[in-house]
This record gives sequence, C-alpha cells and structure tokens, in this order.
Amino acid sequence: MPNARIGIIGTGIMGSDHARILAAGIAGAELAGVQDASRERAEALARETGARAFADPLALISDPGIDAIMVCSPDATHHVLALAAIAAGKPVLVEKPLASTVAEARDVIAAETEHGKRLVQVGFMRRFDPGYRAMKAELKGDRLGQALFLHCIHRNAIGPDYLTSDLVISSSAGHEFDIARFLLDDEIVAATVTSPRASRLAPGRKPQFIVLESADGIVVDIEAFVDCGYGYDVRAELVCEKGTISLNPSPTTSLRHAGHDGYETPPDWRGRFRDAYRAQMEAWVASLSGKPNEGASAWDGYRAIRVTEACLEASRSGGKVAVPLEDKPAFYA
Ligand code: ISE
Repeated sequence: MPNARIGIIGTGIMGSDHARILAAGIAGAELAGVQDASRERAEALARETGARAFADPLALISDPGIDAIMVCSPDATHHVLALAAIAAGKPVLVEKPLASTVAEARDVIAAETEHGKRLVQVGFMRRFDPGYRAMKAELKGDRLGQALFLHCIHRNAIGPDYLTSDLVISSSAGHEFDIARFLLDDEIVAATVTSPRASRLAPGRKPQFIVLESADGIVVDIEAFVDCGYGYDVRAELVCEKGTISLNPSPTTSLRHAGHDGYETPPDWRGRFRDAYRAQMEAWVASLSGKPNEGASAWDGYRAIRVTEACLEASRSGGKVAVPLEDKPAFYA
C-alpha cells in the first residue's frame, strides 16, 4: 500500500507542529504539500520538510498528488475548506473548531452525508491523551460507580492578543466541551457562564467559569483562564459515587532543585499533549486505509459548537441556556 500523501493548509503553530510530526515519520503517510496565506512561511516549512509549497488552498485540495488534507488555517476558514475537501472526495482532519457557527457546521454535516462516506475528523486531540483515555476506561468499569461531577481546569500561560473573552469560550473551553462528551458518553443539555473580574495583567480578556449539565444529570464545571502566567495547566477530576479519578500532571518526573519542588509546567499545549497529537495522527492515517478510530466526527464537532453557542448566549444573558438534545443521525452511529 503506498503512503498516503498529506497536504497541510495553514502553517502557523498547529500546522507546523503537525508537519513536523509527519516529517519525523508516521507509518503509512508522508507530508506532500503545505500552504499558507504567507507564501514565505509555507516555503520555509516546505524547505524544512521536503514537501511542496502551494500558493492556494483549493489548488492543494484538488492536486492529484495529495490524498488527504489537514486544515490548520484560521478558525473562520475551517468550514469552507472542509466543504472543499468533501467536494473533492478527500479525507480531511480539521483543527478544532469544525466551523464558527452552528449553521456552518450543519453545512459540513449535510455535505458529508450527501457524499455518503465519512471523510471528516475534527482535531480534538485530547481523545487520544493516555490520561483521559484511562479516566474513560475506569468509568466504564463499575469500581467507582456513576459519575456525578467533572471538574476541569484549563489554563494557558499568556493568551495571544487575538484571543477575546468569547474566544476563551469557543477556542479554549471548546476542548472541554468535547472531552466532557467523550469521557461521559453523554450530551450537554444546559450551560451557565460567569466571569470574575479580568486579571490586571490581561485587562482586555475575562477568564470564564462555565457550568454545564448533562442529559444524565452530571455537572461539569470549567475554569478557562488563558493568562495564568506560570505555564500550560490542564486538569480534570471525575467525582463518582465511590471515589474519584484525576489526570496526573503530564511530566513523568518531579524535580527538587534550587528551592523548587515539583513538576515542570510546559509553556503550551504542544508539550502537554505531544503524545496525544502523535497518537491522533497515527489513528487518522490508519483510518485512511479503513481502520475505525475514536477521533471526533463532524457530528462531534457540531455538538461542541452547539454548546459553545449556548455558552456565549449564557455569558451575555447571565441565565441558564438549554442545549437542545438531538438524535445522532444514523450516518454517524
Ligand atoms: C488553542 O487554540 C488550543 O487549542 C489550546 O489547546 C488551548 O489551550 C488554547 O487556549 C487555544 O487558544
């Protein structure tokens, strides 16, 4: 079986990271093309990895030398490029979020369903993180009993300037919406959102405190704070009837040195989720030759956006906003 030739659209932080993972060697795949709105940036990555640089994303998608696509361009372009990949009949891994609005996400679902074969995976890489997977496996057994609470902490060292208070919900907390659905095997049905005052170190952006309720009666709380200053820190604790299970900090060692005792904290998500990104890539590449995987589907991407929209409305109104339950279409079963 020849290697799948992968083309990456968007060579910013995530596109470059995926390109380097591929270029370092993933069985069954090779990096064949890269494209970015900045031609120089795409050409620099092409030189580094040996891929071809493309000037236009649609030319990359339709090129006969590209078999599958990763969309890592700015969020607002995701759904249009996902639709173009579906129209070309090529598998596509879209960085989260799948789209910017519920209506756009519905268009992707309609196009994929009409095409008749699943082509879209959403890059919710936490589904491949060994810690979250162990929590999910534990919950499937009966040692802990049923889940009651899921407590989540999502802290970044310093958010980029473009990250608004709303984007803290859609871009950062969006990961928590998906992982809560994945871990609990449940749907979110209601959301409330409150914010503390902004940190004086990032006055233009409010941290967010989100409370979600699941269809089965589990409460999920999320602190999303992208300006904590000290590093990238993601935590989760599941509280069940007979005990709890939590993520451990990701480093494998703890250091005592020069008045310091504890874990090193990575500067951003690439270090914290390195294993997850690689496992996600391996699983996606394996899926190109027909192997099923637990990656997020377009339906999962759509449900995360429904929760996002409810949270944005709750944040504006100060009230509780319902997220309507929907039957999962048979196409995504
Ligand atoms: C970013 O886009 C990510 O996906 C990171 O995982 C998240 O922690 C960060 O807050 C987002 O802006």
